Amino acid sequence: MFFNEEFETLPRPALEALQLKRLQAVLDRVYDNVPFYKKTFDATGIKPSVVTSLDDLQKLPFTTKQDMRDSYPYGLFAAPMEEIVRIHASSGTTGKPTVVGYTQKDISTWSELMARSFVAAGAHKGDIIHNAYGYGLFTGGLGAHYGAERLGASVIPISGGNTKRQIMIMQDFGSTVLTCTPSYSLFMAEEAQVEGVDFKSLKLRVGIFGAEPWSEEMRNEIERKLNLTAIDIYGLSEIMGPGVAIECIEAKQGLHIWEDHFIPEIINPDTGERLPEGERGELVITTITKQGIPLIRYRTRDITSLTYEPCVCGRTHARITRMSGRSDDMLIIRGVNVFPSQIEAVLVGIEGIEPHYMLIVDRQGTLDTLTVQVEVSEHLFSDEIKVLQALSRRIEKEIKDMLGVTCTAKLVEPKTIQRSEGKAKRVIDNRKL
Ligand code: DLL
Repeated sequence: MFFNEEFETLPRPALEALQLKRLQAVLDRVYDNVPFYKKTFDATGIKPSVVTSLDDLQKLPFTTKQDMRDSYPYGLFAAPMEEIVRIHASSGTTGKPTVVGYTQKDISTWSELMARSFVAAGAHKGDIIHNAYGYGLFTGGLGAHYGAERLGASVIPISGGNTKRQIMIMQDFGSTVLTCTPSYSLFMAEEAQVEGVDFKSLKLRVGIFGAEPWSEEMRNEIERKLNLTAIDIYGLSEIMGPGVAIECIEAKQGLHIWEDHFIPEIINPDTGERLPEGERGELVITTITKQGIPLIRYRTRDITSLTYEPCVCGRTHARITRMSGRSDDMLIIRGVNVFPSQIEAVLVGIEGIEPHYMLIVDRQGTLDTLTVQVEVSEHLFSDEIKVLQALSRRIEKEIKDMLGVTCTAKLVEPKTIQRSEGKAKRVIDNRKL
């Protein structure tokens, strides 16, 4: 099933011809309208006209999050304010947020791409979409909302929070599709249990989860606890919001990135060189149709790889693999690189613990220490101390064996680690303090 079959299945040569045409147009537009781009292109001696093939994109300089911060709030906008109909911002963990603006046409494109994403995930007209992404400056809520309406489904704009009420509404309104962060979905499962509501009795069929890294093991856990098919959706406010890429329900093997609007590249984050198909590195995206704030070679800092292998679903658009995290989320513990999602994958595989955890990094003298706080299942917690000690040692050993990092596992009582209604916070790094 497709939302826009013609564009979703465009043969590669036609798709690439369209990309080149749109790329050339956007380069002219930013060069003429955004002083930042005129300056950076001129500094590297490049005129938009040097781009005569998609490969030539590599000649252009990158745009970074810092560039967006430096031009806070509206400096990178390519359209006059009179044409901007919506403003979103991402809550940077440090300093000022990153601000993005959308023209009417941008909102329309975003809605179409989110509608395509819904269909790829197995949703359709007639579905009741329970949208628990946060509404507000965060792009998740409104992005999914407009997409659901474009699709013609019935959207429940419940936003995040008040989890008991969420469960009641899902039950009473007959929600068939759930959209929220993966961590929030697990919190819902937990609350449902407290309320005595069995997800098997609900009508939910598909969950569309994203906005934070999660693992394949977490997917299995969610599918089991919520009794639905869990689909991974990716996006970022700088590029658009949710719906930049999504898994198709037919394959669940990588996320199709909508290439008629975005050109993806994978680079070595240290050297900036483009990496060949299949290699993991930092995802760089060029937006080729955006009007409000087009970005050229934007460094997402997300780590993934890219494949152009044809997909069983019939979509011709490239796929990115599940994100292993952001290059800036990567923890370096005594020289070993680890992503929180890798630790999560180990934890979720261990019987007797819950998928709620917090990683605490400290420095004692010159030595980094990692403490993995994880909740024990209700039935185990009352057990003897010996059992708990054995479990801690098992966690420490599995993390050491799988990831090569030494840690201390600290088991905590059920429901003591803070739950999230949006993006989960998984790491406390005291080394930076
Ligand atoms: O999180 C947009 C979004 C909303 C995506 C709802 C999916 C669903 P930002 O707040 O700007 O935008 O955060 C973007 O979140 O660079 C990634 O690091 C991370 N991220 C988003 N989706 C995924 C995913 C929204 N599926 C940042 N897997 C991105 C891993 C993800 N990380």
